[in-house]
This record gives sequence, C-alpha cells and structure tokens, in this order.
Amino acid sequence: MPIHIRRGWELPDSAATPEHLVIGRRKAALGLGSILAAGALARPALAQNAAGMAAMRNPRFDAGRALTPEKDATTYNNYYEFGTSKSVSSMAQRLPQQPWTVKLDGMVESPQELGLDDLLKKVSLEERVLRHRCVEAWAMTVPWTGFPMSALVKLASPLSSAKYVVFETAADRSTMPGLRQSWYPWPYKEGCTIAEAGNELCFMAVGLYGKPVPAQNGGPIRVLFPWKYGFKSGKAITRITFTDQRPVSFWEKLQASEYGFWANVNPQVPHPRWSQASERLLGSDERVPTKLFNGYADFVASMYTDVKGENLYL
Ligand SMILES: Nc1nc2c(c(=O)[nH]1)N[C@H]1C(S)=C(S)[C@@H](COP(=O)(O)O)O[C@H]1N2
Ligand SMILES: [Mo]
Repeated sequence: MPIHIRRGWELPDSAATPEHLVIGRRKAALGLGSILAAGALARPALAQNAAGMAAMRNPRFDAGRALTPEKDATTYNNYYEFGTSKSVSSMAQRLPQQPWTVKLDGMVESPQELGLDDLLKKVSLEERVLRHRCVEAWAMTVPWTGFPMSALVKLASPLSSAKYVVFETAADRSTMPGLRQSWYPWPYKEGCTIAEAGNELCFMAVGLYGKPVPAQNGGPIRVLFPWKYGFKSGKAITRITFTDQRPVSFWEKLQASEYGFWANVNPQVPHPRWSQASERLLGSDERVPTKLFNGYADFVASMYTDVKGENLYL
C-alpha cells in the first residue's frame, strides 16, 4: 500500500502542540527546509502546523493590506469549469483532490509525471500573503502556502530552447459541468514566458489560510502570478509544458481583444469595457486605487523593459 504522507495542515486538532512548546519548535523547523522533506524528523514541524501555521511566513511578501476574510475568499470564485457564476464552491467539491499528479513535459531534459506528495518532498514550503487582482476589478489579499515556481522549473530542467511555459487545468467531464459549454477552448490553459515562471514572485500554492487549497480556489495545486490579472493564475494544475511557441491561452482564444497573453495589471490601461483604475476589496465595500503590476513592480518590471511593440497590460 502506498504511504500517504500527511501534509501538516491535515493533522487533526488532537495533534496540536501547546503554544509554549511550539515556539522552540518553530525555530528548529526553520532549518528543516520542506516540512515534508524531513519525513519522521518533521514531526515537530507538523505539530506546529496543526497549531495553525502551515509553513513559515515569508516576510518579503508583506501585502500591506488587511487579509480578506476566509469566507469571502472561499465562496466568491471564478472557476468556469464549474459554471460562470461566483457561487461554485459547493459544486467544486466534486473534483477529487487526491491522488493527484502533475506532468512536466515538452522541451525538458526528461519528461516526468509526479505525484503531488512526491513533488512536495522535493520543495520547501513557505507562506506568502499575496494580493490578487481579478480583471473584473475585485481584489483579495490571502495567505497562500506553497513553493516558488522556480523550484519546479529547476526540477523540470527545461532545454535552453524553451521560451514559454503552459499551465493546464484538470478537465474532468464527470465532475465539471462547465466543460459542456463546448464553445470554450477546454482544457483551461494559460501561459507565461520562462523568465516569468522563474521570477521569484511566481508561486505554486498547495495551501490557503493554513489548510489545503480548497477545491474552489484551485486545489490541490494552482499557480499564482500576483502581478497579473487573476485569469492567468490557473487552478487545479495537472500539466506544465515547456515550449518555444508562445501559447494562445484560454481567455485569449475566447476574446483576444480583451484578454491578452501578458495581462499585467495597470490602472492606466482600461479594459475595453471598464476602467482598471481602482478595485473593490472582497469582503468589504472599500475601493482602493489599483497599482501598476498590482504593486509588485519592484519584483517584475525589469522583465519587460526589452519587450517592444506589444500591449503588456491586456
Ligand atoms: N482553471 C481555471 N482557473 C482559473 C479560472 C477558471 O475559470 N478556471 N478563473 C481565473 C480567474 S478569472 C480568477 S480571478 C481566479 C480566481 O481565483 P479564486 O477563485 O481563488 O479567487 O482564478 C483564475 N483561474
Ligand atoms: Mo478574474
């Protein structure tokens, strides 16, 4: 029987460690790298997670905004595989979250298919509080647990000729009623350049609010491009393909004049049908000004200085 290694946040409450014992363990856990990689040694780290912390929070990604209430972030979703309304959270529970595999293929040294648990043994988990900006002008700020996409790029060993990365979502007709909308170009695929995938801000999330990413938010694993409009951040990733051809992605196929390949957030470039100057914070009535690259210019702007003659903000 295959051994299923429990992720830290899957531990029952009874395994939680009293706070005074946790402090020292947190320090010890810092050196462990992945909370999963250490196997039996990771027990203290796992207990710490049951006490409410899935992984060490990386302070580099201070979001500068209040966290969105968990209830709002997990009940107001875009997930067209389950329908076009925002209320898909209960329907999404039909998508089995395990076993789960991620295929790494295309222009790589050796294509491979990794079980999620095996994949998680090869990376170090951290928590990042990140801003998310939907092209529809709503936004949220939530704590994700995961690992930098650059670690996966390294694992895949792409050939030097690979220039783009394509992220493909599960397309399961038996659980996803949206797939019957046959004019949509399923499976949902979005892509980026290899530089964008290797940027430290590009993140693969397996946890949200210290628990496994709920199915409706893209569990069990999703990609995040916090500086791009939300539609670039594909959910339930099953395949990551390296290629030398720029992909025509899901939304670009549907409506290229409104949703392009780059989709970098820019308050000064309106969507053809509405302004992008401000955004509504989920779970509140507050509207705040939108920032260039969703406020992450320091991390990403330099990647675009040499891209000429294209609308980077569509
Ligand atoms: N597979 C898939 N991924 C997707 C979508 C989708 O419909 N299908 N919607 C995107 C859009 S438009 C947004 S804003 C975010 C929403 O993520 P959330 O529901 O976790 O807030 O997921 C993105 N990823
Ligand atoms: Mo979105």
